[in-house]
Amino acid sequence: MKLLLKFAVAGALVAGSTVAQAADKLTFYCSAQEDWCQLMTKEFSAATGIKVNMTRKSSGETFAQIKAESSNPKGDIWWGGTGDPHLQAAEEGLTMAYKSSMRSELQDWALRQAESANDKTIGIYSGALGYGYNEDLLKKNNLSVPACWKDLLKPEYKGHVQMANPNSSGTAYTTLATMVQLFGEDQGFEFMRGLNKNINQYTKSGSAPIKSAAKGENTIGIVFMHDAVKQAVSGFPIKVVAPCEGTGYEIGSMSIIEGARNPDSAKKFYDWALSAAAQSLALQVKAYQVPSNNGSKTSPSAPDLSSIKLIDYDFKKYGSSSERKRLLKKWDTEVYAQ
Ligand code: S7P
Repeated sequence: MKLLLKFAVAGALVAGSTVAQAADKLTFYCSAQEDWCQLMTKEFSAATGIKVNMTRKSSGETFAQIKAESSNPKGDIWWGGTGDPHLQAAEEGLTMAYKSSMRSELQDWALRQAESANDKTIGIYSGALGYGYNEDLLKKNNLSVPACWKDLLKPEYKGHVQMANPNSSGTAYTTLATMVQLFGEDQGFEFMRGLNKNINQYTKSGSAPIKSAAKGENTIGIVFMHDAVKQAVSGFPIKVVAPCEGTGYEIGSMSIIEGARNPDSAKKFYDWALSAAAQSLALQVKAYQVPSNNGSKTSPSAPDLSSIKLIDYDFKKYGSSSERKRLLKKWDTEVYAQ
């Protein structure tokens, strides 16, 4: 009897310590820039004492990982990255619904993102697509200054343009979906095929093309405008272009992974990441997206979305599983394979 009791007490202690440990950990999948991911990890740990294990991957890559792990989920929270793959994850049941008490502090577009996914994702920032170029390289190569999307098709830019692969990168998928919405599907793919002739490399990460332009290894990078601004304010000879025809934009998002091993930690991160204080951290790493919390600090260097000609991006359609799969397959066969 005494022995049984001893085992029962030991069992309760083990069970208790397992619960305590689980509540103190978080496996964090991050799809923003590495420096921002590191900062969020450090500050959340400092604020809560929760031990965070962070992995940074591009948006499309993280989506693929969460899908591959769905029978045995390893991640708890997915923060950052373009909204389209977050919406696809919601539709495919890979993320779980959560209504944060922080919602009253958020911009309407952040809440609309949540509504369209039955609360399985939420908007954390927004930013417009565009491109940036290295002014010195442009001059050195006697190239004209581009101002529109269609300028990028000029033969003079052959080998001078870089973008990411839309399968791995949310930025590049936003580019593809933007061209389809801006020019219509046939003309949009015609544009992508024309652009393909001038592309020197399809990178894995969306911001890589402007980082290589900043280093003088590439001339023009198709990226989110805030990623180009970051290089410009860091002292590199980068000029930022809001294309004349108009452009698409992202609603960077956050989702809790279905079957998360540490759901309480994930909810704590979620609430914290929606706070003005957490979102204001972005400025420390020159992340100039528009934050979703109305009280967050912003920078005068940030692109002013109200002055940019934005298309009415159809997030529901282009974030749907069938449309994203269809467009990526079509890009693989009709553009990349060429
Ligand atoms: O943090 C900058 C940013 O451009 O990175 C995210 C991006 O999707 C991650 O890179 P990939 O294009 O490689 O997926 C954007 O959400 C964000 O604005």
